[in-house]
Amino acid sequence: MPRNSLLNTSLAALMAGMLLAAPGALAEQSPADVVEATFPFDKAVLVEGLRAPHEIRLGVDGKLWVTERIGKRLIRVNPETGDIKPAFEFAIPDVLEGAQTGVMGFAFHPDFGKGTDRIFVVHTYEDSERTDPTRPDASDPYHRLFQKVVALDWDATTETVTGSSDVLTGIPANNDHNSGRIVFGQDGKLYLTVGDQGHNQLVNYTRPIEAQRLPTAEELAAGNHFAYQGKVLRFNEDGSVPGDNPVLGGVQSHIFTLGHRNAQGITVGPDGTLYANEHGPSSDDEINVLVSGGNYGWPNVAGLVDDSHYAYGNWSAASVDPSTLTFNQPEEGFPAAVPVVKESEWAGAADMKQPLATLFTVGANDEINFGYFERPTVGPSSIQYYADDAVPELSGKLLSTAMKHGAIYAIDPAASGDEAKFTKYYLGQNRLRDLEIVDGGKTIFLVTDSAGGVLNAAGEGVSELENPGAILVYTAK
Ligand SMILES: [Ca+2]
Ligand SMILES: [Ca+2]
Repeated sequence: MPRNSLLNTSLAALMAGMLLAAPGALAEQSPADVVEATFPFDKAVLVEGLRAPHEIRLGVDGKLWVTERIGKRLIRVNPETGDIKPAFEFAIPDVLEGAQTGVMGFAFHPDFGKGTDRIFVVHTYEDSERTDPTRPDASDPYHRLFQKVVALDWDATTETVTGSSDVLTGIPANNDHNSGRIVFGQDGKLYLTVGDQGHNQLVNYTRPIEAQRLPTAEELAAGNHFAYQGKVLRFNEDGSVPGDNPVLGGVQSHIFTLGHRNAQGITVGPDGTLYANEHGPSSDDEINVLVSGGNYGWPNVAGLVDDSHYAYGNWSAASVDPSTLTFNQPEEGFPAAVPVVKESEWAGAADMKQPLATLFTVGANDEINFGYFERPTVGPSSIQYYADDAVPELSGKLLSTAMKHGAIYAIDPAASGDEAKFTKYYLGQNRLRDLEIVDGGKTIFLVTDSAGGVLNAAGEGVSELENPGAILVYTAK
């Protein structure tokens, strides 16, 4: 082969690689790209008044299994009558409605009903050995607060939990951004999202974000998992590190991906692809495709590397004691003492995994009201892949529930151009927390928050919820 051809071939391969590495055609979406539509389902209310229902899954026993975050229990609900039977009560510290702690995600063992009746549940707890180094005061209620994954042994005959064992402990927890969603991949491994703890903002603004920090071998040997914040973890059902987990910074750990803010949704597509959605700061919620060892950019980048509104100001690295400074949001500008690095100036920018799509990105010079209800973020709380044909307009789409917007946002992850725009289905004044698609796609169950703010039909922020703490049933028209 002549040298020129080889060079051209290499160049073509390089460019193809760049195209592959680049985000999808409409990865960066603005609020103006949204197509609004009527959800083609009829609504019914099955149950109301649950205490912050968090995860809903249909069991092989035909019951809806639901975790109640502040109710601190796992319940089984008859999908016809709404009759509730507690399955397990967790002995954990009292949790507050607004503090994002308590009983969160759960997953059935893939062989549940076929010989391995185990349920893997994520919840916060007080650790007797570990303490939070950012909260050294023993009287601090979060001094010993961590999250863990436990496995419950279910006896289908007596319909009781006969045993509970720790799978993975010492996972960081805080009053904010715990994430706490868990799924089994098609590879039989567990995947758990762990948030950035809400550090570097609001009441935690003096605490550093550690979403880019990797654990040392010494930390891991000592059972110190504090560097697991802002990560997605991958582990065996006994909590051990799979032999094919990525080696990051020379160390193999439970970490599968890094650089996450608050991934409250994770799901598996029909081909095994792992999708996750996560909250952006005040723009740029994200939908990501998770790949082993991937760095998703936070806190150096929100959404794409575009220097559009977001830049990383690190309060904990201020040239003065950060507690003497008054916190403000990134779009309000930072005090001179706080170092700010643009997205494009970050050394890792070229190698990070950019999102499949953002909800939503706004131009750097766009006039935006960054009030809680007006800012471009939607509050993504869970994600599921609609793999059925019952409702053709949803087929092959990812459905993201949105708390603040009271809506489901649907997008085809394989589409490009105009086909890749989000469809917004506004479902009313409910903060949607999780969904379960059953019956060949003819029925969708949703759980709603017990309290909080949401948009009404006129697009105004309100605190009155139509169906607080509910299980809602949506049946295809
Ligand atoms: Ca990201
Ligand atoms: Ca950005």
